[in-house]
Amino acid sequence: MTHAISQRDIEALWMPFTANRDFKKQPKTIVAAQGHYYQAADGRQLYDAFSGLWSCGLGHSHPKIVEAVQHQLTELDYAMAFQMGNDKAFALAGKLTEMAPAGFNHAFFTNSGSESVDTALKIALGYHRVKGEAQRTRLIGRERGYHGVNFGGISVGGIAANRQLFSANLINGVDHLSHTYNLEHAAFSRGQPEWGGHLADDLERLAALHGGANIAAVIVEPVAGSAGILPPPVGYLERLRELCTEHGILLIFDEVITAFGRVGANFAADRFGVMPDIITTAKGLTNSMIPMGAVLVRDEIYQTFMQGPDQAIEMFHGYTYSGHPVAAAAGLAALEVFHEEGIAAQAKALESGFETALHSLDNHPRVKDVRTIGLMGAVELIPRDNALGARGLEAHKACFWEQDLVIRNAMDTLQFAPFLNAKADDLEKTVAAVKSVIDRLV
Ligand code: PXG
Ligand code: PLP
Repeated sequence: MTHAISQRDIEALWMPFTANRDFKKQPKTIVAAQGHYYQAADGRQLYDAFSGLWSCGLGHSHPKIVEAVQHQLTELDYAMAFQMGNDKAFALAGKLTEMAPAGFNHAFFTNSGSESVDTALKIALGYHRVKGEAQRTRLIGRERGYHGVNFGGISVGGIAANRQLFSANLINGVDHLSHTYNLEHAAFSRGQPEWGGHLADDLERLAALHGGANIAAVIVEPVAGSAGILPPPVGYLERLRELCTEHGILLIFDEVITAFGRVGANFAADRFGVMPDIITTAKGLTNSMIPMGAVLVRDEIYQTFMQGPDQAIEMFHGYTYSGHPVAAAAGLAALEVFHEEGIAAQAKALESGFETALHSLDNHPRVKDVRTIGLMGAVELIPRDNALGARGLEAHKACFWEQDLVIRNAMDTLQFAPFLNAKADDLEKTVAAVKSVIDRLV
């Protein structure tokens, strides 16, 4: 059932991370989706080269997830999340921890990546307190990091535009590692750049400045996503792990984008062979059919909280919708499809063709850099003089209106997140369409 949309309706919606006034001059409205295609309000089918928002890697409206959700709605709509549980939440916690790296045997459910991040930061701070190291209060993020939009997430986050309006009220005691991007040494990188592993030593600087024993946690995306796809330099994550262990600091991997196949493995931790202490997830957990996130923790962290009298709540934290049965049913079905269809292996098999296709734009006169890893890709355009971001937005719009193609732009960086079960052909067609658009950009 499609609703008739008036201009007043469009004005009524304050759109997230969108240039509202520009958008509302020529609204892009999606009314349906199936498999790898969206349907726009004007009836056109558009190929989705961003998998929702990095997040529907199995394809839209996957029939098995749809069926699980429909069935769940008739069985149990909702049950109080505190002091009671529901069967689907328990089952999903079981499945999720089974596929997680060894030792991650406990999951806390949230409704989004932003909530997963704030939950993880609270777990890290609480862990040190209950362990008797109450002085470990400092949190370390990284420049160009994206950790959602809640107060904790923007405080450890390193994207300036997301922080500036709120700068006076960010949480206390946060520092940032320097980012790992370097155009001079690592332009047009395929996979992990060789240069830059030493940048992890920036944590030594902060440990020396504050005392390593005062730092609670370091949070990083294993591959920075929103900031334009910045793969970790060779040796970087290993060194960060080493330094965290040396100083007793918890390492948090924010895997909201990278988990569930995006880098050709269950988790980026598996792909890179570096194990954090806490992992945050969302997006792909339910293939985005119903909002849900999860924080995975190592046994020792969970067990540390399990002290004091039995009747005492160990952590005063939780959401009305933590472990919502319909979301959990979607999660169970999504993970089943993920395993049954060998999605991580499919993604891995697509990686080199995707890399070759995107890097065919390396020498384009409008292109400043191209970066790929797993099924994550960025094409950074040279900005037009005095109009930062204009070329990127124009390319996104031309793809939508003229090429029947959905890509995302973050300022002048075009971003690609192909379906984990994409057809190799479609990836080549995507890049050809993008090339024809950027050929004509002024
Ligand atoms: N952490 C990471 C690493 C993310 O990528 C979040 C946290 C927040 O998740 P929620 O569900 O609260 O949005 C994200 C989300 C982009 C883009 O353009 C990426 C995200 C959100 C908005 C835009 O790359 N990722
Ligand atoms: N605000 C009020 C007044 C509430 O009662 C609640 C939850 O009970 C919340 C906020 C938090 O909502 P949620 O649990 O959905 O995050």
